Order: sequence, then C-alpha cells, then structure tokens
Amino acid sequence: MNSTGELLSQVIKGDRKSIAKAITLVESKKPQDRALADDLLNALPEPGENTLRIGISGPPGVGKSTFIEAIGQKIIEDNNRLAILAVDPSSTITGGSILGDKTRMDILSKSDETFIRPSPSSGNLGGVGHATKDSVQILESAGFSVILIETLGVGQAETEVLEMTDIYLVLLSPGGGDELQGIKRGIIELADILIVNKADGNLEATAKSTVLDYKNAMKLQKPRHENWSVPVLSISALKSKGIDEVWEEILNLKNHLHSNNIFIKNRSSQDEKWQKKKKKNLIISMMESEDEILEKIEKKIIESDKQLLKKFTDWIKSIFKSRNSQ
Ligand SMILES: Nc1nc2c(ncn2[C@@H]2O[C@H](COP(=O)(O)OP(=O)(O)OP(=O)(O)O)[C@@H](O)[C@H]2O)c(=O)[nH]1
Ligand SMILES: [Mg+2]
Repeated sequence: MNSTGELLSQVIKGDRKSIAKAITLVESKKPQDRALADDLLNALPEPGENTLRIGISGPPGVGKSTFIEAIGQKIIEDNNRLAILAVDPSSTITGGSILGDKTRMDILSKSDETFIRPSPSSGNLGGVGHATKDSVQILESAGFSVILIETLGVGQAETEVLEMTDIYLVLLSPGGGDELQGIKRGIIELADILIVNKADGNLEATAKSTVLDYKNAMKLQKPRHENWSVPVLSISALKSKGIDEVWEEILNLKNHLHSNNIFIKNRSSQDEKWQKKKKKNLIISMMESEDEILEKIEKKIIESDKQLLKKFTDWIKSIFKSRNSQ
C-alpha cells in the first residue's frame, strides 16, 4: 500500500497521530506535499450530512476559547465526537501553536472524544488557513461529528469561516457598540446566533442591557436564513451559565436548516466555491514559485504574435507589481 493509502486508513480508524499528520500535509505549501495532499483529499469518503460545522467568531479576548471549553463538554455529553480548529493570531509571530488555549481548554484537551488542532494563521489576519476546509473533511472522515472553528471577527476571516460552516456564532462583550468592540458591523449581520459573554459578577447587568440593545438592532435586520430570527443570548462561559441554551438554539437551527433543505444547498455551494478558490490559488502559487514562467510563456506559448505577447507580459507584470506594492 502506498503511503497516502496507509495514512488514509489510519485517519479513518481515528488514529490521532495520523490525523495530525494528514492535516499538516494539507496545510503544507511544498510542491511535493501538494501532490500527496491532493491524493489524500481525493481518496477521502464523501462527507455525510449528519455532521455539524460551527464557526465561532468574536473580538480578541471576548472568551471564545473559554466558551468552547464550556460548550464542548455539553457537545460530548450529547454523544458527539468533537474537533476544534483554533486559529491563533499570535502564533503568526512565533510560527508555532498556542499555549494559552491548551490551558483554557483544560478539560477538553484531556478528553478522548476531542481533538484540538491549534493552527498558525500564516500571516492571515483573523486566521483562517488556506487548508481549514480540507482539515474539516479529514476530521469528519476520522469520525468527528461536530467541528468548531474559532476565529477573530476581523479581516477576511468572518466571510471565510462562513463559507465553510453550517452555523455561525458571534460572541460579544457586555456594553459598547460594535465599533467599541473592534469588530465590523458586517459580522453581526452574518450571525446565526448572537452571544453576549461575561454575564457574571459586576458585568451581569450590563450584559442584560447589551442583549436588549442587540435584540432591538436585530429587529431591523433581515436574517440570513428565511424564517430564522437570530436569538440573542447572554452567557458566562467562565461559570458555564447559559451554555445549554446556546446548544439548544444550535440544534434548533440545525433542524431548521435540514427541514428546509438549506443545509445541503449551503454545503454544495460552499464546496463549489472552495474548489474554485483552490484552483485559483494553485495558479497563483505556480506563477509565484516559477520565476521564469513569464519567459516560458513568451518563448513557447504565444510565439506567433509578438505584439500580443508583449501586451500580455506587461499586463501580468503590472499585476504582480501592484500586488507586491500593496
Ligand atoms: N468574567 C468572565 N471572564 C471570562 C469569561 N470568558 C472568558 N473570560 C476571560 O477572558 C479572557 C479571554 O478569554 P479567552 O477564552 O482566551 O478569549 P478568546 O476570545 O478566545 O481570546 P483570543 O483567542 O485571544 O481572541 C480570559 O482571561 C478569560 O478567563 C466569562 O464568561 N466571564
Ligand atoms: Mg482564543
């Protein structure tokens, strides 16, 4: 059996080391790994519809990891195997993974039913890696039924996570408008469930009034899914308060998406976009890795029309120049 086949069978058996190895392989940008990664991805079983992919977004320090630790335990109690992709923006600097989250997810990191994958965000602000959706597919093949993806609600991250999840949660702090919380207005419009965290101690009353503010704001807004009005809940992730209610709303929405055929439509349009994006990235990385590509085009492909060739080459060069100067 070739090495990809062996790796795949270990992944399907749920072997943790092999799952980690497979994710590292699809994250790799080395050309020799890319071919193996494609083999692996093509050989993975078709993802089933009975899994749930949940995006968790919110400003830095709002309590996303603490919330995952709390709701993760509920998810496991409900007979799920749970995988967490936590993309850590600070690891961009060290290139490594997180220590903080290991301690913030103390119980989950010791659970046999949980797999936590902290990924460096590779300079991608907000932190969704180029391989996050492929990693989800690997995790589902390994038998994980709920996948949580933690990201910052900044930059491109929110739309990228939206394009690879079934349900999108946004966490907010008590008090302060969106601007004060350092997040874009847009992120609230994308939320399926809004959660005001840290409703404990002397922030509890502020959290309650923040919930009312957001409930009022949501009334003016068209929900992302037909006949789904976005619940606004207050919780304390630290004290595990209100967590059951969040899980209940997640399951309500899951049923709503399934019974209205939205779930499957959403997934297939996401797959289509992902494939397109991967092809585009492949072309760009080929162009970038192959220094002489423009000369090759010049010599081999468009030899017949020198004028056209010059225009084409200048155009490509100008694109790269403007990209590099941004
Ligand atoms: N009082 C209170 N503090 C909380 C709560 N949830 C999280 N915190 C605290 O807020 C700080 C940040 O929590 P994290 O869970 O790391 O927040 P995060 O959103 O994952 O942070 P980043 O990943 O760095 O963006 C920690 O000191 C937590 O203990 C809560 O419900 N109540
Ligand atoms: Mg975190």
